Order: sequence, then structure tokens, then C-alpha cells
Amino acid sequence: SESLRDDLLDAYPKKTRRKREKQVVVNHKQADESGLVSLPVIGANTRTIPGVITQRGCSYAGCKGVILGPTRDIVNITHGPIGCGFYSWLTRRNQTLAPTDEHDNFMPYCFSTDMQDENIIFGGEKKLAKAIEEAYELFKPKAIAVFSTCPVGLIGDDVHQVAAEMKEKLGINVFGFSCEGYKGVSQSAGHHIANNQIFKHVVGEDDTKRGKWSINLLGEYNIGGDAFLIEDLLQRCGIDLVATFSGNSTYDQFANSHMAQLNCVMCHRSINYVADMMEKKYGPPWIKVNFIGAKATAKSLRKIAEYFDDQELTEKVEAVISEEYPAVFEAQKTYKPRCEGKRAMLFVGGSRAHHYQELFAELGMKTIAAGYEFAHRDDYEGRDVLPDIKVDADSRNIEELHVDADPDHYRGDDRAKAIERERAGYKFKEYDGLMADMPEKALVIDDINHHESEELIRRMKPDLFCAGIKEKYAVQKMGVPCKQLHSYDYGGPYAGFQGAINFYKEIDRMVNAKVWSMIQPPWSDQADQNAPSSSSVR
Ligand code: CFM
Ligand code: HCA
Repeated sequence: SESLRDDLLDAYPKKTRRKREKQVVVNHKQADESGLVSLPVIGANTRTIPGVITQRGCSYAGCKGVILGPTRDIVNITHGPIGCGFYSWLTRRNQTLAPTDEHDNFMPYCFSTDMQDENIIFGGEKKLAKAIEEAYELFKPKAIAVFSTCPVGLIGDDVHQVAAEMKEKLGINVFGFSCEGYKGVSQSAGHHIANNQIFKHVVGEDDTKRGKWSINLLGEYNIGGDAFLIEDLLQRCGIDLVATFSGNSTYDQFANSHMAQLNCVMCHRSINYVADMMEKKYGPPWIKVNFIGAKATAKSLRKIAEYFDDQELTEKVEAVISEEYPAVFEAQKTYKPRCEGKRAMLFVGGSRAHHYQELFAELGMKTIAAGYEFAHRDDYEGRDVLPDIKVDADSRNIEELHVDADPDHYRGDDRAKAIERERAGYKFKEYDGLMADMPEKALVIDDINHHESEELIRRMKPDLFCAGIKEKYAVQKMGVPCKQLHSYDYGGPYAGFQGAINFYKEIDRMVNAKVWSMIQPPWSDQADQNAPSSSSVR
């Protein structure tokens, strides 16, 4: 893997190479005398090099598309040229299910101010105010959110001022997001901007008390219906799910979310700081969970039950796991022998490149290279590195909310329970990151670009490459199947037990399809560049 790494980097001019060297690392784990294992340091959350073809998206995508996109009853208005609104219109496959047709669901709509040249020259605030008013007249929503695109920041429209005026005028919650595409180095900045505003403007509005065993699920976005399966499992266990941030969610769920007793973080990257803020302000502790993979799902359910430490809940959780597992074993018996030993590469987002390794392991498949588009060092190396992360100018650009205990709402009993559980050995806020779970010497690459992925595929010829829509067809033209781990290629759900079974079937179909061996056109030399060279395989 060292020589492969060199090959990836050799194509670059010196300065570019120096930067990429930090982000392309061989997962060499070193144990010291006491047996403590240290992981290599990886460069992450820094600017993409201009000119490379990155997988990344922008802050607006992270804010409007990722975090607020899945909430069904907030009217989300994109203030900007129509392309930004159009591209983020239902492309992410975040599903929702309103209880009845009477309930609001604005997700099928695309709201935009459709800025024109004259708005760029003379300002777009008036057009925005009009759009908010028009949306209110038509839909009478509970809340309206406004998302800034690049030109809005460049010309200096004050979306927050317009939002405040319209809130006053219409009497509903109207709030804005300064999530101009260029605001940060990736989607990750947009997550933070979105979460801060939801925390400031919505969380804490409704103090309705919740039943026992109440939780929030943070960082689950219901792609392909994943959250539906998780909701079903939790419900069967008797766990009261107050809010999901933000898959299949509503405004009222966010407003009441501070009343949950425990926060469960699924996608660490997009939301871990909200869990911290809730703990500081309201008291409930948080744990990391993962519902991708049957084993991980069982472990997560058990971890929740263990927190509440109640025999009745433990029994319910065990009953649900026993109901679900026979079908999982059955499916593993069918699909594992067909997939065992095959090699996958995963380059996605900020959490799935880690979570999905669980599912591949259940199929006996190896992850030989992986990385995130925009995760931070803690997502790779674990939360222990948090104190060592240098805050650069780009990160400082994103507001860090200062949060104190709320004198009227802080729940000391939740805090006391957390302390008692911790004394009994229960671990909170624990996340060891992607590298700890990856094989020794595997390549870990942050913000991979087209050149690097092409070289990796050419040299290692994996059996499966996982990425997004921009990568998919370039990869497949090289004779390697590409599974989209963002949209699931119209498939899914893949979470929980039934989701795992869906995934096994799908991966079997892809890695065992004959078509990939027929990709060589008859006129080309058999020993062409797409064939794996003997030295690079494995
Ligand atoms: Fe979290 Fe996500 Fe992801 Fe993400 Fe995303 Fe996504 Fe993703 Mo696409 S919040 S980091 S910004 S798990 S949209 S649902 S699939 S890149 S790995
Ligand atoms: C985003 C959304 C995205 C893109 C997926 C892709 C998603 O980052 O703006 O590149 O295929 O999951 O829809 O990550």
C-alpha cells in the first residue's frame, strides 16, 4: 500500500502533493509498550485543491439539502438562482410519511426566489419578502426557513433581517440560514449552520413531558426509508422516539426534543455537537449508535436498553432481536458464501464509509480502501483526538454556539442518572472512528478525487466501489460495479435487520453479475490498462 500511495501522489506538482500526502494515509496502527494502539494522523476538513474533480458538495447542500430537507412541514425557500433549488429538489431520497393527507408535507415542492440578473444588481430582499408572504398565503405553514446561496452572500442581502420582519408580520416562525455555498470547505459547514439555527429557533419551544424510555435519534435522515425501519424497531421495543433529526421529522418534534432522556447519535459527523449542546443546556446524555448492519443494530438496541437499566425494556429488546434474527441468519447463509472474500472500496460522505463496513463484513467482504468526502479527524481517528484538532480560519467562520444550562429547563435527574450509569461502567460520547475498524495497511483517503479513485481502481480492481452519482458511471466504465451509498440507487432501506437482508441481496446481485467480465470490447487488447496488474492485486 505504500507504493500504491506513492503512485497516487506522484502525478501531483510539489505543493499539491504536500497537501494530498496528509490526506492519503496507510492505516498503520502502532501499539506502544502498554498495548495502547495509536492510529496515523489524517488531514481532513481542509479546502479542496482547485482543479481536481472532488466528490464534495457545498455548504448550501449540507444545510438545505441534508439537514432541513427531510423535515416535512417547514416551507424551505431557497433564496438564489433557480439551479440551487432545483438540484436540491428530491434528489436525496429522504422519505417522509405524514400520518394523514390532512397533515402538511411540503417536500414534493421546490420553493425558490428564482433570482435574476436585476436582483443581483439591485438586491433581492424585496423579492424574498414577497416570496415568504406568497408561500404563507398559499400554504399557511407553521414555519418558513430561508436558505442563502452564493450570490446572496456576495451581494449582501440580509436574510435574517427579512426573516425577522416577516416573522413579526405573519406571526409564524420564520428564520434564515447563512449557508452560502462557499461558507465552508464542504457540506459539513452547512450541517453546522443548519443545526445551530434549529437549536436556537426551534428546540425547547414545547415542554410536553415524555414517557419513560424516551430518546431522540440524531443524524438519521431516512434515506430510502431507513428511518421507517428504525422507528418500527424502537416502537416494538416500547421506546418513545421523541424526534429524529431529521428523517421523517416535523417542526413539533424538534420543538419537543429537549424533553427526551437520551440522545442517540447515528451520523456522528453531521450532528455530534447538537448532542453536546442539548446535554449542556437540558441535561440528557448521549451515546453513539449504528443501525447499519444486523449486529450493529442489535448492539445499539441493547446499548439503549442498558442505559435505562430496566428489566422490562431489556426483555422487550431481546424479544425483538430474537424475532428478527432468524431471517438475518437465513439470508447470511444464502449470500455470504457468494460474496465472501470479495473486496470493496467505500468513498462517501461523513459516516457511511464507516457504517457500511459492518454490512460488508457480515457478507464476508473486505474493505480495502475507504474515506470520507468531508468528515473531520474525529470521524477517522476517534473522539480522543478532539483536543488536538487545530481550528483553522475556515472553521472559525462557522458559528460555535455558546451554551449554558437553562435555569428553567435543565433536568438534574437526567444528569444524575447519567453519572450513576457512568459509575456502573456505561460509556457515553464514545466513538472510535473509521480507522480503528479498518484492516492494517488499508488505504484511508480523505476528500478523494477523480484521479486518485481512477488510479486505485486501475491498480487494485476491487469487486465493488461505493460512491455517489458523479462517480458511478466513470467507475462502471472501468468494469467495476458501483453501488451508490448516498441514494442507494433507488433501493433500500438498508438499516436494521430487514434492511441488512435487502443489502445482502443487492450486493450479491452486483458483485456476481456476469456483465462486468464482458466489459472488454472485442477490438481492444486483453492486456489493456483496465486489467489488474499482478503486483497490485491484494
Ligand atoms: Fe451523515 Fe448522511 Fe453521511 Fe451526511 Fe451526505 Fe447523506 Fe452521505 Mo450523501 S448526513 S455524513 S452530508 S450519513 S447526504 S444521509 S449520503 S454524503 S455519508
Ligand atoms: C449532497 C447530497 C448527496 C449527494 C450524493 C451523490 C446525497 O452531498 O449534497 O453525490 O450522489 O446523498 O444526496 O450527498
